[in-house]
Parts: sequence; structure tokens; C-alpha cells
Amino acid sequence: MRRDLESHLENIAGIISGASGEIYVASHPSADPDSISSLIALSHLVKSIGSETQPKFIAVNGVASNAAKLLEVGEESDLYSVIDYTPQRGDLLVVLDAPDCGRASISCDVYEHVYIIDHHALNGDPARYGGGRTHVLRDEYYTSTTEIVVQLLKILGERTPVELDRGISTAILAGLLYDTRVLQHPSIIALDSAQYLMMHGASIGDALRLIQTEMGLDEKIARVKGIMRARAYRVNGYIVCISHVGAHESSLAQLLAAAGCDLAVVLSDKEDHLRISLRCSQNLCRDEVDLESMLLKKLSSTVGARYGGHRRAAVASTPKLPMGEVESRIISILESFFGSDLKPLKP
Ligand SMILES: [Mn+2]
Repeated sequence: MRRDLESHLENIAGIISGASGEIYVASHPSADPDSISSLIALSHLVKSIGSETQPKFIAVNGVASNAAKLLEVGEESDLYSVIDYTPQRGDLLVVLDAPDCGRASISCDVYEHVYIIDHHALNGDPARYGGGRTHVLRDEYYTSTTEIVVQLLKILGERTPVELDRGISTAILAGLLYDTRVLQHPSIIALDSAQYLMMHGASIGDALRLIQTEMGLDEKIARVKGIMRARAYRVNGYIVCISHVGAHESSLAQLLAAAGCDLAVVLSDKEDHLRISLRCSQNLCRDEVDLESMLLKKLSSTVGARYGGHRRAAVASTPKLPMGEVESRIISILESFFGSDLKPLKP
């Protein structure tokens, strides 16, 4: 793993030193704290390598509200600039926290080099890269994209000074804390990266404050309506919950999981597709069982769903079908997976 990272660092340094044009960075739609913290770490890496070129972050697909403050910190520290257009050409595009250009919702065809740095396990789409040379640093072993970039910084720091101050270290730590649920599910590399950042002055409390947001009224309403609409089933000692909302589907899925649903499925009717947010408990999704093997693979072959994410937290989108139809399809896939009927829990 270490040797792998060393050779990626060398590769990245080589591309950056040879780059005469722009360096761009993109992430998945509604970029989250892990996206932005890895953007900050990457921009610091570019600077520490000795490049005069400042990365430009392509923000056309939006930034989540809990990542907005982080984005400002990096901008104010003069590490990168944020653009709201799609470039026509560039030397290098780094895709952070997304497994390919498709999931980053970006066309990668105009770049000489595309570098993917990611930790997502599931990708239910045929991988889409750019027209140029594609380099992939992607391993689901990692619990955040941020920790991968921090390791690159750490290795670089063994050869050349990397001047990380307290503010930047704290902003980088925020994304790592976010994806590991405040170190509840860290890889050993995440712990090592957190230690590295804290040795440079990062504070866990300050990092958490950077990504804290007050929940908006619309999100609260979506969550409450979603709970009122939820149907729950018992099957083989597990609880399966299904609901639907207009927006904030992942927030509701998380809430249902916290309530005790082993599998939470939340549908949301979007303009031209159905979006499905899923969570699976550690109790149900273990060993060989994950969201892909239980549901997503079949949903993809029967209704053409595309999906991505992790083994126990994922999103899928299907063509715009009636919600009831997709729901009964999901139930029948689950019944054949469990080999038993889903029995409704009565309120
Ligand atoms: Mn992530």
C-alpha cells in the first residue's frame, strides 16, 4: 500500500511539474466535506510540490451546505479558486471522491491527464474516464478520500518541507471525521492521517464545528413526512423500512436506520429519474451480504438502475417509472433474497 502511494505521488508530481496549463479538480454532485477536505489537501500537495499553478475547483454540480464553510477556508487560504463553468481544455483533472467521470457528472474528454482518487466500493455504471491518460488511485480499504491525499502529503513531507498550519490541518481533518463518522469506522490509515494532522495542530472540536450546520425547516419537514409515510416489514428477524420524500432522501434514510431499520429504502421522485437512498445495518450487511448483492444488482438488471456508494450506504437512480412499480419491484427482489415474505408491521 505504501509503495503504491509512493509511486502515485511520483506520478502526480511528474504530471504537475510538466503541466503548462491549468489543473482542475472535480467531485461528485453536491460535494461533501470529504470532497472539499481532499480538495484542500490536494491543493496543498500541489503547492508543496512546487507548482505555481493553483488548482481550480469545478463547482458546477453544487456543494453540500455542510461543506460550504470548508470550501471558503481553502479559498481564503489562497490554495485554489472556485469556478462555475466547465473548462474547454486542461492539462490535468483530478476527480476526488468519485470513482469515474460519470459519477462526477463531468465530461473528462478535454484533459491531457485524468487522475481519479477515491474510496467508493460500488459503481453500478460502466466506468467512464476521459479521452486522455487516466490514472486511478482507488481502494475501498480507505474510509475517506481525504486520508489518501493526507498520506501523499505525509510521504512528500519526508523529502521536502510541507508547511501545514493549524487552520489548514483542521479543515483537512473535518472531511476525514465526516466520512469515518467521527472515527467510529476508521481504517488504520485514517487514524494515522488524523494523528499526522493533529501533530500539525488540527483540533477535532474545531473541525467538527466547521461542518456543523443547523438543519433547515425544509429538511425537518421532509424527515417528518417521510416518517409518517414509512412502511415497515419484518423478515427473518430483520426490519425493512420503505418511504418516499421529495428531497433530503439520504437524511431520511439515515434517520430510519437510526430508528432501528436494518434496511432503509427511501425513494424520491426527481425531474427525470427516481432517486433511491439506501442504508443497511451492520447486523444485516456483513460477510458476503451488502447492498449490491442484496438489491442493487437485481434492480439494475430489471429496471436499469444505476448506483454507487459503499457496501452499507448507497444511492441508485432508475428511469422515471411510477414509484409504486419500483417499490413492488424492490419488495419482490428482497423477498427472493430473504427467501421469505416481507410481513407488514402494523402501527
Ligand atoms: Mn468520501
